[in-house]
Amino acid sequence: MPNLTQLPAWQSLWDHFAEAKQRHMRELFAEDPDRADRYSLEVGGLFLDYSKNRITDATLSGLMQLARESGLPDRIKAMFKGEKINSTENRAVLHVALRNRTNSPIHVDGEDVMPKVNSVLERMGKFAHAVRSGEWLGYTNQPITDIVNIGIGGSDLGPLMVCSALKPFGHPRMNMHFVSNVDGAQLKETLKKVHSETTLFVVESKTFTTQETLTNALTARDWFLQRARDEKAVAKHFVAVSTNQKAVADFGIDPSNMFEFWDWVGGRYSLWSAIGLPIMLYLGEENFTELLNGAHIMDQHFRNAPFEQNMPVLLAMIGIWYINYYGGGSHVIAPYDQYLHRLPAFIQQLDMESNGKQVQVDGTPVNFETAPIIWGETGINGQHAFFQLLHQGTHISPIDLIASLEGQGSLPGHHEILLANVFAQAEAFMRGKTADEVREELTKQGMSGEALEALVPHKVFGGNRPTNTLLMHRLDPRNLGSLIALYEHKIFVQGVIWGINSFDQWGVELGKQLAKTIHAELTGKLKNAEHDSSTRRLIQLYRQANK
Ligand code: G6Q
Repeated sequence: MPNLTQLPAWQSLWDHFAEAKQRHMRELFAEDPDRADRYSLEVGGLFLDYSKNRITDATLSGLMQLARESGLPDRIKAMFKGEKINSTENRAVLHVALRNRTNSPIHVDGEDVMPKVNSVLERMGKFAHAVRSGEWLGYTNQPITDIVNIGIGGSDLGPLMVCSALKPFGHPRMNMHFVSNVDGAQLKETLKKVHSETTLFVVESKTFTTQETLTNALTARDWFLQRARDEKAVAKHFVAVSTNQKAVADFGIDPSNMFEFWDWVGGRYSLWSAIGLPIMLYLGEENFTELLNGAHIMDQHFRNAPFEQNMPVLLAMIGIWYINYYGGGSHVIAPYDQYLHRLPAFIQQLDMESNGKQVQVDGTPVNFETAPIIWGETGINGQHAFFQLLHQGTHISPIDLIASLEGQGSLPGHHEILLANVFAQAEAFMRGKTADEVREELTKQGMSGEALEALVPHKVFGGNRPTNTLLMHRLDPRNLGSLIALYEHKIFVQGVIWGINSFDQWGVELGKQLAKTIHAELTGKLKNAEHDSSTRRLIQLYRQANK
């Protein structure tokens, strides 16, 4: 495996950086009237303007060289071919197979996975049709009106984000609810809103061993049985999505009500699999297929486009430029679209769980930064809150501004205001405001002398702050599919550059183990396990409060 810091391109980029970091984007725009045309591209229904980055042609060619020297072309091939690139779990990484719309064979352990993928999709389609059409009836012969998804992490965030994003495409009879927190408050409040006769619970867990999900599912089942008073009714109201058939059966859900997926689908990459069942129930089979089609467009583009015109590669390598050269340890996701309000949380998991790693694939510690801290909020709300730091704080934090051009269904006059803000923010981050411009502005307002000069430094904006503007023609299933796949591949590329395994998550597994002993202590099943004094004291406090 190549050692990143020893690669020739890594070194030459450092030489280039010494000069490049002095440049202001204002100058770069002034020097090149075609900059916006040259530094933008369109894939399917997505348009990316990456011109407002601190890059030049030399930066880009250095970064692309780094991608090649890091072995990216081979790694892309390996993923699409189904090689076991998740080495610590000895698994292939094949979310791309789930949306492989050409059906070309993809082999894992000598078996083409496409027939299984298609057969689960078909079962999901039939089931979704039955529920949506009202053919599937609850135990009192009423159609389903409410879907409660029970899952956490990868078995929650993807379906939740997509169902929120595509609400205008949702079935008018169907209300979607997502329960992930083991804090009983979430399930309790959800159950207040639904009726046992018309609710379908979808229990989603890849492993079917996750404590939060199983606890919520058991409580939901008890609640249901208290009302239905018939074990047989459970089959009409509980379905499971998992890779673990035995655990599903042990839990009491009939395996004929289980939708399968496979260990080569990572949790945070699983919305395209049966984990997408709530999405299909809400949006219908056709729209779910469109979501897959959109992702497939991005997959094909990622696999085939030259790096210089490859959207995921460009976003990833520009990200590397800031993370590893500028030392910008955070990255903001700012959707200017209320329907995309869960996108920052979704990308946060996707990126931070994939690339929040400190050793390379061969186990050697990295000697450079890896995943940035991903955070964000709807852009327009962010503007009235944390954007202050982004404009005038001391951190460099690149921002992805995401919006759709068509304001379908927006109230008259609203979409223009929204988009005006996107474009204005991108411009302001790039240009900033010089002291002379501030002086001129204040003079026009009638200020002068000492009072004016005292205010100038506070009103100066350095600018030169990077943004990517990502525009969808419209927010629809196809374009959303492309957008999600874009981020998946961007994250994959960065993982390859850093030489890490983007597809395991030992930090998450740790969380799953840690609470077990303490839970036994809190419930009185175990006494005096060994702990530090702080943990012992916290356990005592709980015991006193809950005698
Ligand atoms: C995702 C992570 C994690 C996982 C949850 C739920 O990539 O591994 O977020 O999805 O911990 O796990 P289960 O689906 O097994 O319940």
